Amino acid sequence: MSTLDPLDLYDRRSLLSDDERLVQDSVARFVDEEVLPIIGDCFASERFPAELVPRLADLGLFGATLSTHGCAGLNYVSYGLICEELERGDSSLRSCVSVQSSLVMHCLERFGSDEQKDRWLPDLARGTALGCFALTEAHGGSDPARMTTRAERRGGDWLLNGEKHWITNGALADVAIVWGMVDGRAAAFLVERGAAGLESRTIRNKLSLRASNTAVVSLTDVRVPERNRLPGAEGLKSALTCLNQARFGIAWGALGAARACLEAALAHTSDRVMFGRPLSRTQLIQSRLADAARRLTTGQLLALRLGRLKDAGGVAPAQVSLAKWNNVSAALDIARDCRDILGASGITLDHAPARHMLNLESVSTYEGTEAIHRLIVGRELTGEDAF
Ligand code: TGC
Ligand code: FAD
Repeated sequence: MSTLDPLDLYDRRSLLSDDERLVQDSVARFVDEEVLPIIGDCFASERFPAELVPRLADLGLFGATLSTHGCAGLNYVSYGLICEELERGDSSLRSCVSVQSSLVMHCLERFGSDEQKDRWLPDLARGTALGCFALTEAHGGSDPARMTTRAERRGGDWLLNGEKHWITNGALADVAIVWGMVDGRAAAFLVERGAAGLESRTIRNKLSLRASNTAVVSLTDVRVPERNRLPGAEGLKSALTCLNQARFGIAWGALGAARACLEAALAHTSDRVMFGRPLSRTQLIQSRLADAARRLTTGQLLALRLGRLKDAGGVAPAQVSLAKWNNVSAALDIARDCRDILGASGITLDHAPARHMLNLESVSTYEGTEAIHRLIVGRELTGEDAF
C-alpha cells in the first residue's frame, strides 16, 4: 500500500522547516480541540466565537509576521500555514486573523506613526483590542477609487462623513482604519470605538461566513484628531498594499477549507456502501476524488512557492492575485464536489463541506473578486488596463 498522505500528495510538509512545522502543528491542534467542536453551532446561530480571541492571541497568531510590540516575528510561510489551519476550521476565524494581522496591524506598522503603533499594536497583538479595515462602499467594492467617504479639515481635526459596507469585525472593533478622500486622494484614519457620529450595524441573514461579524459602518461628522491620520498612507496604493498581505493569507487559507472537504469525502466514500461495494471502489467517485487531490496539490505547491518568494524579498501583486484566484476557485470546486459526494447528508452542518462551500462564496468575492484578479493578471501579461 502507498504511504503517501492523501491530503499532501507531494509531501509539501517535508519542504517546511522545523519551526514552520511546529507552527502548523500547534494551530492544527488548536483547531481540532477548540474550533471544530463549536464551529457548526456558531455558523448555525450566526455567532462569532469571541471566546477564541484570547486563545488566538496566546498562540501568537495576531500580527504574527511583525517583530515588534509583542508580535511573534514569524516568516510568511508560517503565516500562510496559520491561515490554512485556521480555515480548515472555518473561514470566519481566518478572516478575523487576516483582518487583524494583514489589514490592521500591517497597515499600522507600514503607514502609522510611532505613537499610533505604540498605542495600538500591543493591544491588537494581545487580542485585547480588535480592529477592522473599512474600504468598501455600497456602490461597488471592486473600484474603491470611486469611494465617496470624505475627510475635511476642521481646525486641527478632520471631519469624516461616509458609509462603509461589508466590514469584517465592523461591529466588534475597538479601532477602525477608515479610508476616505482628501482632495481627491485616499487617506486613512484611525477611528476609535465610541467616537461621536460613528455607528455600526451587523449585517444579518448572511448565508456565508455566518460565524464572522460583518457590518455597515457609518460616519456622520466624526471628528478625528490629526494624530489619528496615518501619516504614511498616501493614495489608494497604500490601501492596495495592505490588500496584498491579506490576499496572500487567503491563497493559503482556502486550501485549509479544501483539505477539510476532501478529508470528509474520503472518509464518507470508504464507509458508504452502494450497489454492494464502497463508493470508493467506483471509477466515477475515484475520478472526482483524484480531481480534488490534483487541485489541492497544485494549490499547495503554488502557495508554498509564493510564500518562499515573499520571504525572499517580495512578490509582485499579480503573483498574489493569480494564487488567490487559483486557490479559492480550486477550493470552491472541491467543496461543491465533496458536498455532492456526501449525498443528502452533505447538506447538513453535521459535515464540513456545505459550510465551507458557503463560506468560500464570500472568500471568492472579498479581497478582489475572481474577475478582478483575472484582470490584474491580464494587465500584467499585456500591459493593458481593462478593468
Ligand atoms: P491602479 O491605477 O491600478 O492603482 C493605483 C495605484 O496603486 C498601485 N497598485 C498597487 N500597489 C500595491 N499593491 C497592489 N495590489 C496594487 N495595485 C495597484 C498602482 O501601481 C498605482 O500606483 P501609483 O503610484 O501609480 O498611484 O488602481 P485602480 O483604481 O485602477 O484599481 C485597480 C484594481 C481594480 C486592481 C483595484 O482597485 C482592486 O484591487 N480592486 C479590488 C478591491 C478589493 O480587493 N477590495 C478589498 C476590500 S478589503 C476586503 O475585502 C477584506 S475581506 C477581509 C476578510 O474577512 O478576510
Ligand atoms: P461589485 O464590485 O459590485 O462586483 C459585482 C460583480 O461584477 C462581481 O462578479 C465582479 O467580479 C464583477 N465586476 C466588477 N468589475 C468588473 C469588470 N471591470 N469587469 C468584469 N466584471 C466586473 N471590504 C472591506 O473594505 N473590508 C472588509 O473587512 C470586508 N469584509 C468583507 C466580508 C464579507 C463577508 C464580504 C462578502 C465582503 C467584504 N468586504 C470587505 C467587501 C469586499 O471586498 C467586496 O464585496 C468586493 O471587493 C466586491 O465588491 P462588491 O461586493 O461591491 O461587488
